[in-house]
Amino acid sequence: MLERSDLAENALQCLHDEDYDRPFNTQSLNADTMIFTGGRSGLSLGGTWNFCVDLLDTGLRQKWFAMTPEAPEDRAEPWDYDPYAGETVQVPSCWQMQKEKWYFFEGSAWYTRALEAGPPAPGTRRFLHVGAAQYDCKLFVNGQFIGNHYGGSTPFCAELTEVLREGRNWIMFCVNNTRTLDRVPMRNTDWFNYGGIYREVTLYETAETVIRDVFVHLAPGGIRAQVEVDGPAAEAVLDIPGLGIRAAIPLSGGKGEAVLPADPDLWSPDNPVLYDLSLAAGADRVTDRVGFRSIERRGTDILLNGRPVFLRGISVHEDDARLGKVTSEADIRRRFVHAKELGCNYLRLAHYPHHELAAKIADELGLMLWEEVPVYWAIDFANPATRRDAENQLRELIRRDRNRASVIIWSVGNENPDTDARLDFMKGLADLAKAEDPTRLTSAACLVNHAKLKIEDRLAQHIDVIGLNEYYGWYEENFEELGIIGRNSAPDRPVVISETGADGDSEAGPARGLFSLDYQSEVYRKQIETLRGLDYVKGMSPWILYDFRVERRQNPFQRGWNRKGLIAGDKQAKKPAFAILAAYYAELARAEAAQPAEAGA
Ligand code: GCB
Repeated sequence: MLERSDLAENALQCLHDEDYDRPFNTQSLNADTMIFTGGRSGLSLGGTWNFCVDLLDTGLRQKWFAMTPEAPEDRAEPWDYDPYAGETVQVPSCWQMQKEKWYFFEGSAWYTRALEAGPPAPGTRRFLHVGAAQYDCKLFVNGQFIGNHYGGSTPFCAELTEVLREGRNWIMFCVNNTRTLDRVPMRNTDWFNYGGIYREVTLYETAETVIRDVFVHLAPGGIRAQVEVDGPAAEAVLDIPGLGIRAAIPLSGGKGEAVLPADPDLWSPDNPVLYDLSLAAGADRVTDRVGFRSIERRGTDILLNGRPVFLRGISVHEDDARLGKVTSEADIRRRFVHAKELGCNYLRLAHYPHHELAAKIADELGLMLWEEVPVYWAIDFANPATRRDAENQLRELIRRDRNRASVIIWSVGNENPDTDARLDFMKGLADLAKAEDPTRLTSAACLVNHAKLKIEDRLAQHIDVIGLNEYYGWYEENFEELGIIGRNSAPDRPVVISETGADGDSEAGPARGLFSLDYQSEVYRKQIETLRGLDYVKGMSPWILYDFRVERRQNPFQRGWNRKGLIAGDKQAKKPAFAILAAYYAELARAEAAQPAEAGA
């Protein structure tokens, strides 16, 4: 029994200790340990990893990570798991989608693989980058605890320079997707709680000086560049050949910034122009492709490059019938092709940070994005640890995507109860978003006061755009009330309908009434008719492009899925409501095209 081995401190400790997680719950891999990855070529650690689910956290108690690879015949003591043998899974993946027996598993799971490393070249560093792991991820290398990351949808990095040895190394992750009250999101959500390392794992080798961050954006007088470098370097050299920029930015304490005169062709959905950029510091060099545009609010208008714009959008989850939360470039492109067929110029990437390729592809295709952190429904708003976690997730998202012209809105939450603690928490997040990135709008899906029938949410004063989720015709029966809310409200800033919709089951739905395709279409017709009269509504992202999997929907038409998609879960079969929204968006696009070009400029 490992309980009596050298690995555990004493026999009973690992059985009785309920504090076993504490030494590993450091959250030490966070926004501050990220490196800029654009243009780096890394070694993919995707592929087959040894795998074991661990419902009782036996591995942390018994320190499985400290076991060494040995033949069974040579092991001196009984063992409960051998990290070097047994079942395997693919990385990236969600374990639910790998074997049916893991479909509803929630808890810890162990991933182990070998990594053959060459001798470290003098003056080089190595960083392990994980695109995302749901939710709490602990990293061990060669038996040593390296660090821990919280948050299921943002990337993280761990420096392994001092840890990797020449020859065979062992990388181990313990990934835990248990829903708890203090996490972000907490226990109850309307999307499936997938688990595992579901985005790419990559090892990067860098020079001694590492570029941790570069942020470029339009500013009065040209382009402002802000850089952060770790290691010796007196300056960083920024090159944007398409703008004739080649500038040395002096660094002090690893940080530097400059405003460089430039007159870029502005990015927009009609003109998604991108410029190649490179940044060098010491022997390190990173690249990116960046668009420049402005996004502001003025009164109840949203202005893109100074012109009022209406956000013709659709919401989308990251979900796949076969792969779960694992996504690919092809999947993202299909999503955007469908959005363009709908006539969209905008998408809401709900309810958590999507794969980083999404915003890169949106940049290239000319789609505007709302990006969001999973501050969803009830959150332990009064808990400082929960707040730190949410803040870190927001910083990681912003640092990852703030060079993406497509991203116009950072959303700090969805349908949260209007309490003092929530106001303080979410106002804090909105302020943090502005501090990290003053160039974008903030939003959140806010609340309606159903007694007074008006938009009423104290958070609205602290964000730029009021997101509104309303389900008249579905959860709210009386459609008349939507018009009344519209007339009763006089927001001083733009409103976007961040959700509206109805379920329609395209496989086994009833002929009429709730869950029928006809009913879904009717809700769309009525919504469009009512909303088009509200002049402060400056966009919408109905719920949702595709049906998606969720545990809490189990009626005969749902069968474990939310069926509010305009397209079924196969991502092919369009429901009739698709054409209704497409016709409305085509009408809006025609009206926009007919506006004189100089309007608002
Ligand atoms: C909402 C939530 C979204 C749900 C949706 C629904 O208001 O924001 O996450 O999936 O309603 O279908 O009920």
